[in-house]
Amino acid sequence: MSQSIFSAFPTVKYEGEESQSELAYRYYDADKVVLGKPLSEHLRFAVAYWHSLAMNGSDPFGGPTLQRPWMLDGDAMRAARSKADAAFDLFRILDLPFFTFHDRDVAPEGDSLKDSLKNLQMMGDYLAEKMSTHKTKLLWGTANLFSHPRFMAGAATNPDPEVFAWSATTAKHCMDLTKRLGGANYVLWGGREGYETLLNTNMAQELDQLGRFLTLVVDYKHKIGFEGQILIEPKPKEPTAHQYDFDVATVFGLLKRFDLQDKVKVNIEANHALLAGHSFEHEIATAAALGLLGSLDMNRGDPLLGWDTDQFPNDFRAITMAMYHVIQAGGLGKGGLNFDAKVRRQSFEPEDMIHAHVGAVDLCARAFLVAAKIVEDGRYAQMLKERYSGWQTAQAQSMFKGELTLDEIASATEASEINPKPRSGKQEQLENFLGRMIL
Ligand code: XUL
Ligand code: CO
Repeated sequence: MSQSIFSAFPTVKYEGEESQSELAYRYYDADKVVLGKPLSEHLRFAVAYWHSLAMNGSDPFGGPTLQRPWMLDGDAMRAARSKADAAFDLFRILDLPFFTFHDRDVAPEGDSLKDSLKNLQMMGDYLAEKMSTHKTKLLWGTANLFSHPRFMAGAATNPDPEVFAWSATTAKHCMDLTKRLGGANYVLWGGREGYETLLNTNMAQELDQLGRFLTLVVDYKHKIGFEGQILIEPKPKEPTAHQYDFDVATVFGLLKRFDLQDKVKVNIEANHALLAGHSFEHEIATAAALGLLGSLDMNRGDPLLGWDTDQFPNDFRAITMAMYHVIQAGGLGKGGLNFDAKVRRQSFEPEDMIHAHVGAVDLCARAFLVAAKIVEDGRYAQMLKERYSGWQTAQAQSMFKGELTLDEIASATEASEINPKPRSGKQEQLENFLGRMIL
């Protein structure tokens, strides 16, 4: 078996809160049964091939700092194989159930579409072989329809139909591979599906193109009998000035417009929520309310920076409330928690990659345990229920269910003596209560 930069590291184990080891799980006890099932089944953690294997630490002001051996190899296919060897070593060390990938993360671009698809096919064989001897499964696959210059004016929303056709072909092959590798979901992130200036943009045309593309993807999923979910990953901006999949609510509008609201769900990324001016829990609660909750990308931004820093999560309070809303929504189903996050450019040692994941896994596990405690305790849910209890009366229910018209409500209300009194929203009390649960 070939050696990789990760081969020498032992598998990270659950050692409990008392552990003295830096590379141990203190809270992620995969088999611990909480709310009726093991933590591993609630959380369905995934390592992101893109950030963990393909990123090289460069930023707009400086070149690569993570000089992985496969990045220095002139033979692109040999490099892709050694990258895959390192990836599966990393999956083995972290002992997490899933991984995620873009086509370009796992297989190099070729000189033509045909060559690129051939590379993908060959690396698909290689991944299938690796998966047969490792326990890591595929949470989702996706196509990178944003990096290459051909996508600079969009993929599905490109003014050039040849780019649309190229993108559709690529998505077809990526879905085929995702199905072949047993993927639980297929993700569409529209990196360049938006505009940089309205001056050169026919928005109505571009939205219709996007709708056509989504419909084609959904139809193809049924045609090949792919059982996974199709997910759209909202993001408001970056790289474009405005993206059409701005946030969960915007995606819902798009899906309704193309009659796809029952066929597509969302993959919500924490920092994309922040960039849209929302909190992560807001986006999760919105998706839950609209029946769209699919999967989560766990990362964080820096509130002081207006761009996507893709850092590993470390905000315990925010993740606890995110997990609370996930539990309230009935869980993630086929989705999971994908670490769409990268180490900082000074963290170039292979060990830094392991520290980053171990800390993030433990943070999410601990947050989930606290969220489960809040659910089991029941007092918070009860406080919320009481706030809406007035809606349980027969009169209120007939309004709510649409049994009364506006004028019927008006005449009943005018004939009554009702005089609503302001009631406290109890925000501080709730914040204190949740603060105590979290500590
Ligand atoms: C980009 C991003 C992507 C998607 C998949 O901000 O989050 O990695 O998750 O294309
Ligand atoms: Co993401």
